[in-house]
Amino acid sequence: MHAHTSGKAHIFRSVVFHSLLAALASSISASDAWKPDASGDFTKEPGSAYEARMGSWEAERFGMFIHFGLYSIPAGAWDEKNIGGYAEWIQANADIPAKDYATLATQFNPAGFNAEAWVLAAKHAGMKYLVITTKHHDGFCLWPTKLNRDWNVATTPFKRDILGELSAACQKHGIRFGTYYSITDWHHPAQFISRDAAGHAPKGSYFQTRMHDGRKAEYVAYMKGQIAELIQRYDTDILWFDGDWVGWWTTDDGKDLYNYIRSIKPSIIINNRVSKRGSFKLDFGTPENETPGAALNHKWEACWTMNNSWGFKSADKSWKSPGDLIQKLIDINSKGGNLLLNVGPTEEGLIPQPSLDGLASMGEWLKVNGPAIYGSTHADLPRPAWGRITRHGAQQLFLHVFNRPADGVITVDGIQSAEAKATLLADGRELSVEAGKNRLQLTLPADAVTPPATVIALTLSQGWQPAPKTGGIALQADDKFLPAAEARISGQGPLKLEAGEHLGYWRRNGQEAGWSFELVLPGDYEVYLLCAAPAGKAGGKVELTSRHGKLVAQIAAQGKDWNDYQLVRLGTLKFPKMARESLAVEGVEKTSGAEGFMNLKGVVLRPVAK
Ligand code: FHN
Repeated sequence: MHAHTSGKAHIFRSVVFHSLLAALASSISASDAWKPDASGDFTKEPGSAYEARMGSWEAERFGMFIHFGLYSIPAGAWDEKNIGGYAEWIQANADIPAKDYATLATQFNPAGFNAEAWVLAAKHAGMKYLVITTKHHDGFCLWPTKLNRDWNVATTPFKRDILGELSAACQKHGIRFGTYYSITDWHHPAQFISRDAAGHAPKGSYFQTRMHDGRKAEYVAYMKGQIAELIQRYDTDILWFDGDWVGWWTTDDGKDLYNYIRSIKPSIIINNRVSKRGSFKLDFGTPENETPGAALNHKWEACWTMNNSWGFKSADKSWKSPGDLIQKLIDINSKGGNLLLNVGPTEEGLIPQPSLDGLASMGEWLKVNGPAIYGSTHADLPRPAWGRITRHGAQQLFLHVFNRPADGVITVDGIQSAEAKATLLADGRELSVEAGKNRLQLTLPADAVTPPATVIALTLSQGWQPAPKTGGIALQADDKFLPAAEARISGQGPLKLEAGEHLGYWRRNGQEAGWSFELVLPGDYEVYLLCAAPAGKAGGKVELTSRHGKLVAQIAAQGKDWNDYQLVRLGTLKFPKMARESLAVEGVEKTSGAEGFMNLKGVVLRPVAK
């Protein structure tokens, strides 16, 4: 019988324990960090060393992304016209001649820049780290680099070392300092933008910069020199690469750069865009303005804008609400990810007020509910219809209720626990818990609801069994899995999500399930349905449609019952580029006499081996 402690104290003790674990992990000095053998290959780091090195970053769960640079001056408009797309892409989207874009460097003077104000905005929002664009695709450097004499902050009216002031403020306020660095560089002379006979840049030529023959080594040396400055001068803890998509940058180039960086600072954290984001997963994956539909089998951080532009865009007023932002943080953490939330300071160096307002609301919510976020991770339970679940360790769950069911009954499937204690984080009120077969239930009083997420700490006397994510079918590391829980159901009929992990009652022709997702790795994909269709009970003609083609299949007897899942191959689709994609599966014509088409756990997109 465990000693009875008050609800809050019990939770506090558990969260403190895990926070201490994370702090211990972060106390691993560079000298303790794992070092490779003579091969110098840091990607061979053993899992235990990797976990120890990544632990504190993972426990921090929430960071600030800052997009600031010359592009903050035009703020998405050029020659008095609003330019479509991201503000930091204005040079490309308006195809601004380099000499005209360079005039921005003579105007750059963010008189309102106050590093401490940025850092405190992050800290008061509950953010534990920040990542700033030290050099975006335009190649302009926010620090007095020695690697170029004419394209950095020292050559502007502002002159001050923005990175130096920001890293010092981070140090002072206990915020982890991180740095973004773009591999593609529209300014460096080794690279060029393809142009037509008239000198115009055809669509995509800024996206796919070209490397002059024989000058790649020169540019890689330039990058390595600048990265050494970011590490040795500013002690950056995170190197957040971008622009990895260019054709002249290879997986091996990325691995070489990864090893170079870790050889300088063994404890540093490097994102997967150091190489090719679709195939390289160290140290963490980086979905962008998209949250994976389920937990991933590698560490990851989703980066999101607060409106629709990374750099400040004066015309973009489409700010996400504080409630959306808080639920996004919870959703991401519940799938084992970190959230890197972006601010785009103005040309004066000020974070826009709507961003400050959203951050302040998140900070207020986290003051009360932080124990359910920091150190949290995926609970490996069916995702409930009422919200999300995070966990600390084996027996501390947090229920984040977005939508209180009409009857107030909160059901947690997949739990077998003789004893459980439920406590509202907001006021410590205890709620009674009933244990059912493989589930727990409690009633949330209407007056206890605190939008946008009411958090209940659920402490179990014993562990629980993981939910059948893919029905025992092992997926491959690079499979793109579109889970049932993320499907949008349409059409008239009883089709619905069951137990948070499969679509059932697929009984009527014409109903469909659709997914929207970020396709990171362009190429050919085998397309499969992960479905159960017992002989004599299920089957029918289904169609999978995407903008890249339609696949038709006749689902026949698959497996012995409604829980016997198989991968059914529909065919192949080609996804030409990294983009947001969508696809839908429609039950076109059910087999005569069948109860339903199938039970569907999800769609699997498997890259065709090259
Ligand atoms: O092209 C950039 C974009 O400007 C922005 O920096 C985002 C944020 O990570 N990354 C690239 C788009 O994937």
